[in-house]
Amino acid sequence: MQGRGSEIPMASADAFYVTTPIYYVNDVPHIGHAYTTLACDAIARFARLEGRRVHFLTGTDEHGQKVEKAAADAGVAPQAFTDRVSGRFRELARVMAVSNDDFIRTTEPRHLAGVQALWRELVRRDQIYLGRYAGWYSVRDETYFAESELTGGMAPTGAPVEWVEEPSYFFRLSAWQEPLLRLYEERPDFILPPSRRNEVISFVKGGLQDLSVSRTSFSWGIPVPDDPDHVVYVWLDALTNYMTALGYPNTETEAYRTFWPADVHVVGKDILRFHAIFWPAFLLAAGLQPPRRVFAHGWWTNEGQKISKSLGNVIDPVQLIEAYGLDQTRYFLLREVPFGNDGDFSRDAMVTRMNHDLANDYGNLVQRVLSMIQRNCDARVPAPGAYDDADHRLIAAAGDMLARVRAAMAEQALSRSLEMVFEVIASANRYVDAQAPWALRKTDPERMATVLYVLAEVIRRLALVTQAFMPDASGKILDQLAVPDDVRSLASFEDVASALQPGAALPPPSGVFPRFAGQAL
Ligand code: ME8
Repeated sequence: MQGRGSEIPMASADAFYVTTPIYYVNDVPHIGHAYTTLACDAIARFARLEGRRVHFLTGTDEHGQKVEKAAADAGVAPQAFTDRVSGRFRELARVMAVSNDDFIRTTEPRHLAGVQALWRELVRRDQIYLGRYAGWYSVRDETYFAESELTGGMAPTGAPVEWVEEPSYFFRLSAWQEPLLRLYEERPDFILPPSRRNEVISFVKGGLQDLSVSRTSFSWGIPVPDDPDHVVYVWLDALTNYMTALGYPNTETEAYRTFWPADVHVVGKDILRFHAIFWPAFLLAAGLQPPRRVFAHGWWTNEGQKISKSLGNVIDPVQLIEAYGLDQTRYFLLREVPFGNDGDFSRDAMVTRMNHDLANDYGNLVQRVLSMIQRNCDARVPAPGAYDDADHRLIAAAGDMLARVRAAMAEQALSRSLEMVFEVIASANRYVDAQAPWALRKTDPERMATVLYVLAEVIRRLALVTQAFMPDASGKILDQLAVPDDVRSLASFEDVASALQPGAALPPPSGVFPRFAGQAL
């Protein structure tokens, strides 16, 4: 395959490297940023539960004209401004209990050195030449646009554009059209979902122009080596974060050797082209391996409207978490739309998911089963008798769930994975109703013990899987089943020795998924 088996050893097989985009610090974080980060968090947690060695990176993109302008508007020096806003992103990651292993800022020395090294390597390989840029630029998008791409004098994104004419270094992007098309061809899952892949392929087939990769009309950026009148174009600077965080330009660091190439860069569809075209082209041009996958997710609107500061409808993720709870917010965002599609945030949909799926379905299942065990089985895991068909069917459905979720997670199908989990929850609730263990208490206590054991064991498996999506609530469920910390990975899912042990004492149950009773935001 393209780029494999070349100069650099492949990342080790059990290693898994997932990244979020690094967010611009021109403004404070909103639900869109929270969404991407939470999705990556679920992906990273799932890989850890699988026993993989995970590196999960997020961070902030702090250079460029847009950030320089935001700092000037705030009357603060750029570095002080980016320190402040970057702090807000770190704080959000903390509030969301995000399990990132590193947080990179493009103003850090480790990053600057890596970008300059990549630049020198591209120059050494004759991939960069000096010229002059004359054309349109959108500061909001930090993107150059051709005249033909504008509509009514605006960028396709609706952003204003300005005419820029300045000396500029260019990257020979046009030379990489064929190698890129080969890469997409040889690795059909390099870009997911497939609809996005097709878009990128047709764009590249339409022809690639050399790309301006330096600016001279402002100074907030990384100086071009040996020509400090230029700063490196913010996208070349920003994309390199995925490698500088691993120690690049030192390709012998433990982190780089273990984790490059990245398994998946998760991005919003707005920045797919930068990740699926420019980034692999820069890497191939520098003799480095492109990432294994770029996954582009969809766009959130708020009650049907585009989210924007000027419309005043920006959703603050911290408020959302305060109003509905962290696991509830995570569940809603990851479950509501198939990962890759656009989604609409609405209070009604949020409250419905919270009350229906979580409180009524998952929460009620756990609550009923654990309280029956508490009351009727002396607060100990009951000892099961022989299984009948219904027991086998439910256990088998729970067993199959893991293989199905694994296959879905291999494609970052987060919502589909949750759907599969909730199918088993629905089956378990039907089983409770059909078996009516409360009625068996008097008539057939042994059968009651079997039914409650089967249910408790199914709940254990459900909670093992949902740890990736709702870590706090799932941890509490596992606590209530007295599952020791060292058997909470997915290796314990099918492992007989890790199943619940009859006779084990259980703590008093308490609800983990409250109904929403407050005032919707
Ligand atoms: O583009 N719906 O940073 P950015 C879904 N610095 N996701 C959304 C969203 C929405 N309404 N709004 C934002 C940049 N996002 C560059 C990236 S990477 C080397 C450099 C998410 O602060 C989504 O992930 O504009 C989108 O791609 C990202 O935030 C853009 O963040």
